[in-house]
Amino acid sequence: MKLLVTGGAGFIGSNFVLYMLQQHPDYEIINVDALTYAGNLENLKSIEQNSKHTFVKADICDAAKMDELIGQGVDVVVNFAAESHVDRSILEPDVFVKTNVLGTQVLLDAAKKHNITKFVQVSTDEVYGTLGETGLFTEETPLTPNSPYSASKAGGDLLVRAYHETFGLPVNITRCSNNYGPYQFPEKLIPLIISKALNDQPLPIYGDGLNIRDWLYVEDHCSAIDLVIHEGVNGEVYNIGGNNERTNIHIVRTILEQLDKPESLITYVQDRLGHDRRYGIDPTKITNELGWKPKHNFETGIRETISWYLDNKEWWTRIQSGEYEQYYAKQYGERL
Ligand code: NAD
Ligand code: TDX
Repeated sequence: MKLLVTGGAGFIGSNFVLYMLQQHPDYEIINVDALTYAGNLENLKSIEQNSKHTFVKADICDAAKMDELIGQGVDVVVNFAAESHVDRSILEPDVFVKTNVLGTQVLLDAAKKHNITKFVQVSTDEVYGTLGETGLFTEETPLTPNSPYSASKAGGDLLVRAYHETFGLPVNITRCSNNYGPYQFPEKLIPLIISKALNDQPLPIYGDGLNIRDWLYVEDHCSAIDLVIHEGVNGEVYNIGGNNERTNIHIVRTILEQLDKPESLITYVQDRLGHDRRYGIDPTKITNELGWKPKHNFETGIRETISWYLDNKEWWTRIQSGEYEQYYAKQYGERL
């Protein structure tokens, strides 16, 4: 099987590429990533010599390039490439619309032209908006995105759905809850808090710290997508989540405790605009219909993740100092 994975130098995409090469050593992966600020080839260092993996620096909005790459006998497209940070989308929404909406449509066109056998759109629970104190998101929950980020992801999802209805393209949309684990860019809550706490810096908590997110270890997200590629019924949406709802302040206190850092670092700051109060995924469909089960519980997953950031301090300090960009130049020279 030949896969085109987009956004494979980012957090989840790189974990997915590593996971797939381990699970399916005979599969070929073309990894397309524009290497925005969030793309980091260091995440893929361990597979630099793997002949089944080819990295291509390209933008998913580049129609000619996507046509050329998907035309190379690609069977499956998995679209991770996105602008992914809610706070950035509040400051600068235009690039979110470009990549998350237009980029998805460009990929869909190329996929349609070359008769791929599966197009998986990696989406998010944020397209469902926010929950009150009770209830969970199911696949039938109406899309009511509240941020420019989630609105752009919902736009991409609707195009994927439309290409299935109009052209019969074999698609699936997955909507996962918040991921955590190795290689997550240190702008997102968990790696941000770990890195700041280790540097004894103030930890910014938006609002009252009682917003709730539903956390899933990244490898469990990868195993769900692997399953959807192989078993997903065309045209269907699958929610992915492990029933691990936690308040933000609970996450921060857990990290401080493990790092043996004082709670005095906690600093309440102005709330995020349009801040969704609570996310919670109902994973019944993927569990019952495809037999998916997460392997990691939150307590062990967060412990392993904190250890990973402790063991890989160089990885995130290089990002914070901008040095990781020099790595590209050194490693790949003029080619990238
Ligand atoms: P990320 O920001 O870490 O990675 C995104 C990757 O996409 C980067 O490598 C970046 O260089 C690349 N990219 C951005 N624009 C591109 C373009 N125009 N062309 C090609 N590549 C481009 O994001 P992530 O957290 O790994 O998220 C991956 C996907 O999963 C996204 O689609 C996101 O919406 C979705 N998702 C994320 C989470 C989460 O908790 N992080 C949860 C559910 C769904
Ligand atoms: O400094 C912070 N302080 C804070 O209180 C940051 C960065 C975040 N927060 C809060 C906001 C959220 O309630 O923590 C929570 C998690 O924030 P993020 O890590 O920015 O994630 P979130 O906004 O929930 O979105 C994430 O999950 C769904 C990913 O970034 C998305 O790409 C994914 O779709």
